[in-house]
Amino acid sequence: MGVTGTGKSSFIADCIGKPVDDQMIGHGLRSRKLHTNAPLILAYSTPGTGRVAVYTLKYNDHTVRLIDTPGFDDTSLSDTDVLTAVAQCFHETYSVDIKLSGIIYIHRISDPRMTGNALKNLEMFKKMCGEESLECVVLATTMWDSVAQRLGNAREEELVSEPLFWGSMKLLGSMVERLSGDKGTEARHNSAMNIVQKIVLKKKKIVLDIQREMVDDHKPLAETSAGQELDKGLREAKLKHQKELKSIQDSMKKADAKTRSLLEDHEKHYQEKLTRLDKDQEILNMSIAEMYKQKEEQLREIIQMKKDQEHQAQQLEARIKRRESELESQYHNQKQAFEKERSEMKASTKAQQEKILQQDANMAKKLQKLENEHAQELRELRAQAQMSQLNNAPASGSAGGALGSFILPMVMVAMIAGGMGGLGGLGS
Ligand SMILES: Nc1nc2c(ncn2[C@@H]2O[C@H](COP(=O)(O)OP(=O)(O)O)[C@@H](O)[C@H]2O)c(=O)[nH]1
Ligand SMILES: [Mg+2]
Repeated sequence: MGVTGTGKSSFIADCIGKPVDDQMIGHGLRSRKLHTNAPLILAYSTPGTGRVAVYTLKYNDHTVRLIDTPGFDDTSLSDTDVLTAVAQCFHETYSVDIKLSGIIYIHRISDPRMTGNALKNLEMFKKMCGEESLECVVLATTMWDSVAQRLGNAREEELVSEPLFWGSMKLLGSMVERLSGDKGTEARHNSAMNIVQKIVLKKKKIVLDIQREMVDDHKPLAETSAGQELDKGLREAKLKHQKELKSIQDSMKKADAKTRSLLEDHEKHYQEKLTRLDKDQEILNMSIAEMYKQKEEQLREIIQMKKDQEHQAQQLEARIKRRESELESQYHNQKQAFEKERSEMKASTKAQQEKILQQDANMAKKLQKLENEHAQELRELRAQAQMSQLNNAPASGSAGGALGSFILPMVMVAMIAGGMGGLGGLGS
C-alpha cells in the first residue's frame, strides 16, 4: 500500500521479475491464466474506480500472493474510491477465511517532506491495520537512487523517530526496510524479495481492524475506524469548500459583469467539488452489501451493453449475409445469361463458317471442272491439229518438216477465213 507513484506496482514487478501489465488483470472474482509462466492473477475491481490485483509467485516452498492496490492521493481516483476497492478486497478475502501475512507500505525517500495528504493517508492506513497487525507491516522506502545518501539517511531517521510518521508503528513492531538496487537488476530483485522474506519468516496470519469491523461486526465502511478517518477528512474538505463557495457567491453580488463571469467559473469548480464529496460520503455510508449490489448493477449494465453490441453486430452480420447471397444469385443469373448468349453466338458463327466453307468448296469444284474442260478442249484441239499435220505431211525429209510447220498457220488462217464449214472440210 501507499500513496500513488511511490513504486508499489514496480515493487511487485521487481519480485515477479516481469513488468506488471494492467492488460493482464482480469475483472471480478474470477481468476485466469493468461499464458504459460505468467503470474496467476486475481483481481477485485469496481468499474470506474480503483483496481486491486493479486499476483502469485513461488518463493522457496512458499506460494506468495502479492496484492497490488491503487494508491491514495491519486489524481483520477478519490481516496474514497481507493478505500472502497481495498476494503472490498479485504472483506471478500476474510469472508472466505483467506488471511494476510503482512502489509508492505511504500514511501518515496525522495519526497522532501511528509505532506498533509500523505500524513492523512498514513493515519488512515494505521486505522485500517489496527495495532495488532503492525508487527507484520514493513515500511519500505524507494527511490534511493534519486536522493543523496546523506539526505536519504536523514529523512529515514526523521521518519522512524517522529511518532506521527513511522515512530509509533516502529515501536509496535513494524519493520523499516530500504528497496535498493537499479531497476531490472538482480540486486533489485533480491532487495525486493528480502522485504517479502521479512513477512514470510514471521509465519503469521493477521486480521486487520477494518476486516474485523466489516465482516465480524457488520459495519458499513463509514463506521470503521479507517472509514471514519476518511469521513472526517471529507467533512473538513466539505466545510472548507462550502466557505469558499459562499465567499465567491458574496463577491459575485458586488462584482461587475466581467468579474462576475470569472467568478462563475470558480463557483462551478467548487460546486463540482462539493458534488463529488457528497457522492464520496454516500459511497462511504453504504453497507458492503449495498456496495456489492451497486457493483453488480454496474456489471449488469456493462453486460447489457455488451449484449446490445453483440445483438447489433449479429444484425449487421445477417444483413451482410443477405446482401452477399443477393449478389451471389445476381451474379449467377447474369453469368448464366452471358454463357447462353456466348454459346448461341458460337453456334451461329460455326454455321456461317460451315456455309462459307461449303460455298468455297463448291466454287473450287466448279473451277476444277472448268479447268478440266478447258484442258480437255485444248488436248482435243492439239490432237486434231496433230492429226491434220500428219495427214498433210510429205513422206519424208527435212524439206517436208519445214513445209509442215509452214502449212499449219496457213490452215489456221483458212479456218478463220472460211468458217467452221471450211474447217470441217479441211479436217476430214
Ligand atoms: N528512480 C526510481 N524510480 C522508481 C523507483 N521505483 C519506482 N520508480 C518509478 O516510479 C514511477 C511510479 O511507480 P509505480 O510502481 O507505478 O508506482 P505506484 O503508483 O505506487 O504503483 C514509475 O515510473 C517507476 O518506474 C525507484 O526506486 N527509483
Ligand atoms: Mg500502481
